[in-house]
Amino acid sequence: MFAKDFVNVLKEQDFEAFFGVPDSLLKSFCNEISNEENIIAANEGNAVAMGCGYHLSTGKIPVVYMQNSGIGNAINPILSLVDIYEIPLLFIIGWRGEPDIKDEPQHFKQGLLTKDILNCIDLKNEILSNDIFEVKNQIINAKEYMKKTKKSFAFVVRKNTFEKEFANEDIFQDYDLTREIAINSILKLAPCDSFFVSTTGYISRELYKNSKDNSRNFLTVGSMGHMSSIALLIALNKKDKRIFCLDGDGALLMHMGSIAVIAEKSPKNLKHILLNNCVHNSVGSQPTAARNMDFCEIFKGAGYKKTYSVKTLLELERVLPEFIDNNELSFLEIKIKPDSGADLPRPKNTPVSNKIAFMEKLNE
Ligand SMILES: Cc1ncc(C[n+]2csc(CCOP(=O)(O)OP(=O)(O)O)c2C)c(N)n1
Repeated sequence: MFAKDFVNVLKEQDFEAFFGVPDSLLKSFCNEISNEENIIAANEGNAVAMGCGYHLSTGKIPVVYMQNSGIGNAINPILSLVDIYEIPLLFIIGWRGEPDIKDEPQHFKQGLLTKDILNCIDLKNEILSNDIFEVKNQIINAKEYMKKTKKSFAFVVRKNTFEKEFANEDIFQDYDLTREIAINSILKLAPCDSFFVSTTGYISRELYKNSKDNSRNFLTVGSMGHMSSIALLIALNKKDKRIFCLDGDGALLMHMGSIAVIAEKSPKNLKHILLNNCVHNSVGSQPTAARNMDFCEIFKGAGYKKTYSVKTLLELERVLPEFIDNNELSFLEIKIKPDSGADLPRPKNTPVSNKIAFMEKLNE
C-alpha cells in the first residue's frame, strides 16, 4: 500500500494530527505526514503526552506512531495518563523483529513480545493490512471502538506494509563533515588505549566499520538514549582510561536528563561527543528538535567543564588535541551532514561477544 493512500484514509476519518518518533519500517508514512500536523517527539512517552494534550484541546483522536522499541518509553503515560483519563489514541507501531523475519539482535525479544505486551496492557491491537480497501474498514472499526469505549487502539505494522518511496532528504545541515570523516578524525587522534561507547544506529555501525580494534568499542545497538549513562559508569570505575562516548542528537534528546547526572558526577576521563546532523539519520532522516539548540550552552549549564562545537574539518582538527588531552569532563559537538548509511556493515559478532571482548580489554 502507498503511505499516501493510508494517510488519506486516516484524514477522511478525522485523524489529522500526528505525534511520534520515526521508525525505518514507517519511513514512507513518516515522509507522507511531514506536510501534515506532525510533531516529532523526543521520545515515545513524550509523543503519548502530546497526543493527550491534543485530545484535551480539540476533542479529536490523535495518531501516535513509533517503532516497537519505543513501547517501553510509552507504557508509563499509557497506563497512568491515557487509561485513567480515558483518552483514546490511535497507535501506529512498526514491528521490528517480527518472528521469522530477518532482523538485528536488538529487535528479537521486543519483536517476539510486541503483541503480548500490547495485550498485557489491554491495548487492543491488530496487524495493519497492506490492502488499502481492507485498511479503510480497519480504520473505521478502530474509530468506532475508540469512540464507544474511550480506549486506545493500536495497529501493528509489518515490514514492507508500505511501498518504499523516496524520503525527503533533509538538507537543513549542509555541512562539509560526514559522520565517517568525524569518527575517523577522532580515531586517528585518540590514544590507542582509549575506549568507545557508541549510540544506536548508524553511529555504532560507522564506528564498527572504521575501528581497527572493535574490542575497545561497546556498540549500544538498542536502548536508544541510554548510551551516555553506560559510559558514565565505565568512566567512574575505570578512572585511568579515557572513555569516549559517541552520541546522536536524536538519542541525546530522547533521555537528556542523563547529562545532568553525568555532570554531577563529572568524571574527568569522559569525553562526550555529539555527532549532530539534526535528523534521525538511521531511520530516514526525519528532523529532530535539535536544530535550534545551542548544545554547548546546555552542556555548560548542566555542569560539563569544557564544551566545544565545530563544523569543519579544520576546526575539528584544531580542537581535538585539547579536547582529548584536557583532564576535565568535556563535551564536543560536531556538526555533520546526514548520510545515506548505505555501505555501513552491521556487526558480525553478537552483542554478547562484543560485551565479553570489551570487558576483557577493559580489565587487561
Ligand atoms: C526507543 C527507541 N525509539 C526509536 C528507535 C528507532 N531508532 C533507531 S536509530 C534512531 C535514530 C537515531 O537518531 P540520532 O541519535 O540522531 O542518530 P543518527 O541516526 O542521526 O546518526 C531511531 C529513531 C529505537 N531504536 N529505540
